Amino acid sequence: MKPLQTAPGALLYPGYLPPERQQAVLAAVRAVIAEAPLFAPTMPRTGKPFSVRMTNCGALGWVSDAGGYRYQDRHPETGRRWPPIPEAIASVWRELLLDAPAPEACLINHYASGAKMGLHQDRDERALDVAVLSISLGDEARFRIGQAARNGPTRAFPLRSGDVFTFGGESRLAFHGVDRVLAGTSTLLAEGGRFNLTLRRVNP
Ligand code: MD3
Ligand code: FE
Repeated sequence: MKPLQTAPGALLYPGYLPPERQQAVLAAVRAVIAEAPLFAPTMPRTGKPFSVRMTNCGALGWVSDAGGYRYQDRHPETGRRWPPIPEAIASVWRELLLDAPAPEACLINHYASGAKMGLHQDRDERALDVAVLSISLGDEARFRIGQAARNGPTRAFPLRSGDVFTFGGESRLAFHGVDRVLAGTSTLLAEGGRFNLTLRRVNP
């Protein structure tokens, strides 16, 4: 499939996952959550909860609390290691990022109605030369991406169920966020809402 280049290094594969594959990825996400429940991260300085709930699979998971943002090998509430990245998810990385080392982390974000994510940069990884891969499931999101400088111009795109986006090169340090999720735009999740999976390499 030929992707759309939405910004330098940011490649969008609209509808990359057909419905059967979305179901398989969703089943894998539900199995991860059964082992590693969604948790509510908090902002390091203010202690304010994120509106998104999260969990992870893979050797490392991203967490945020009073101690800061970091990757760690254990769930912050259960104290157990994260489950491995299911094959239904890891296969997408291998198909699209042919020269990249294996992903170490898969962050699963859950957006219930009203959840959003402010503009931020992803720079807690040491492997900033490796792309980040995002998989969207469920309701459509209005995704916003800008530049590596916070005050640069931004553009918004829809991210729909089954869309896959890779952010490499110049886009790897671009500010980005989710303005809102459009309720009722997908039937994939019976309960409504949206999952976003981001696969990353953390260590060079
Ligand atoms: C651009 N997630 O988990 S996915 C995140 O929809 C995050 O849950 C959003 O931003 C979500 O950090 C956006 C698209 C995305 C993910 C990672 C990126 C865009 C990115 C990393 C670098 C540049
Ligand atoms: Fe991000």
